[in-house]
Amino acid sequence: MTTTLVRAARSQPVDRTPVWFMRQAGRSLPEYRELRQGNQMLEACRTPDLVTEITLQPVRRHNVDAAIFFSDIVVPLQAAGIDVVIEPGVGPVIAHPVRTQADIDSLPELTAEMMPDITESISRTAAELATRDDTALIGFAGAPFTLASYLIEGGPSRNHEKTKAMMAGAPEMFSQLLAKLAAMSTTFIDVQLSAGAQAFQLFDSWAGYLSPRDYRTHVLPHSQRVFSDLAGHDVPSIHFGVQTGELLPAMSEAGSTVVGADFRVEFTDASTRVQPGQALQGNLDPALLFAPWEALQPRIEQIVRDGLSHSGGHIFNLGHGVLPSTDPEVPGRIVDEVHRISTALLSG
Ligand code: 1CP
Repeated sequence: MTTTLVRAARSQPVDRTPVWFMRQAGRSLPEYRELRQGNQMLEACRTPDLVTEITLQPVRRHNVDAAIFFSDIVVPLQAAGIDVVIEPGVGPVIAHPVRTQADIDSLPELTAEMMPDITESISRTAAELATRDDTALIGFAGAPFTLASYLIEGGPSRNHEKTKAMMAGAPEMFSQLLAKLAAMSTTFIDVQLSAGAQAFQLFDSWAGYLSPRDYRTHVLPHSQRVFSDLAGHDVPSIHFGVQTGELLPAMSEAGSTVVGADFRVEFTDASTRVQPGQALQGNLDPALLFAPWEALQPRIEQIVRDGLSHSGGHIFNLGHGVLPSTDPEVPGRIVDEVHRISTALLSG
């Protein structure tokens, strides 16, 4: 039985709009904070007991239509042997940033054998979810450009200046780096799909820092490669980046089944910027979860209605991740509301 989320991704008929939230696992949940006490983020990501439990926490609490595999975009880098840590309050920090041709040449390759724990975590989570009615498991990886930014900058960056300097000044080197990272992302997702994930999302979180021309020249071919190399799995894919309103036409050409819209673009505009009939995901502003329900409800209803008017399927989501201080009761209320409104509209 295919799940509602998979059918919506494929723009097939559904009886409700499926919904999940980026960053639905994590710091907004007290049960997550409790489990994470005393362990490092990347250690937790490699421990199947913890990964399975953390992945399922938001499913139980919010009744979302999909679990997203609990991991991080730097896990494949670490699995390949790159020295990276996730510093609390900062994010990923790379011990030896990649700046020269020699740095690129010496990057290790990633193989499935380096990640038996990922296979185990996914299989166990998929088995648990199979006991529920209709909940998909979404795998993911970082897109080549976003991973390159962390590697080149050495950590989170406000302006991505070293990354852009390499892109413009040494485009051949930059392309070699992105090709290597595309291979790693593909391997990471391939392992997840082989173990039972039913869809995947490619996060190009920082692509929105690029102009459409630079994106098309230096980034799009590598993201395209990830989607085409995984096409044999025949599962739906989602392609998302932050602040990508201007980039949606280009990103929609990468070959994903679904395009994720950031909250800074009107859903109805996003609808005209993707390929005809291509499904959309999004795009409620995560900060609106702090607004009173009377103010939030009409925003939810508008996005559900816009989604049903779109020429392809719609997966309801936020336009970026759940903020850590979000009231953990609110996402579940949104799930119920999206289901209630969409069921009524679809049956009426
Ligand atoms: O200790 C903690 O709780 C650290 C916070 C945290 C969490 C919960 C980090 C550090 N990563 C994660 C999990 C995570 N990361 C998930 C799975 C959980 C879920 O979505 O429910 C996913 C999909 C990611 C992906 C990820 N990591 C992205 C892409 C999504 C996005 O937000 O755009 C990015 C950019 C990262 C890097 C990263 N990891 C962690 C932080 C704080 C950051 C961002 C740092 C920065 O600003 O550059």
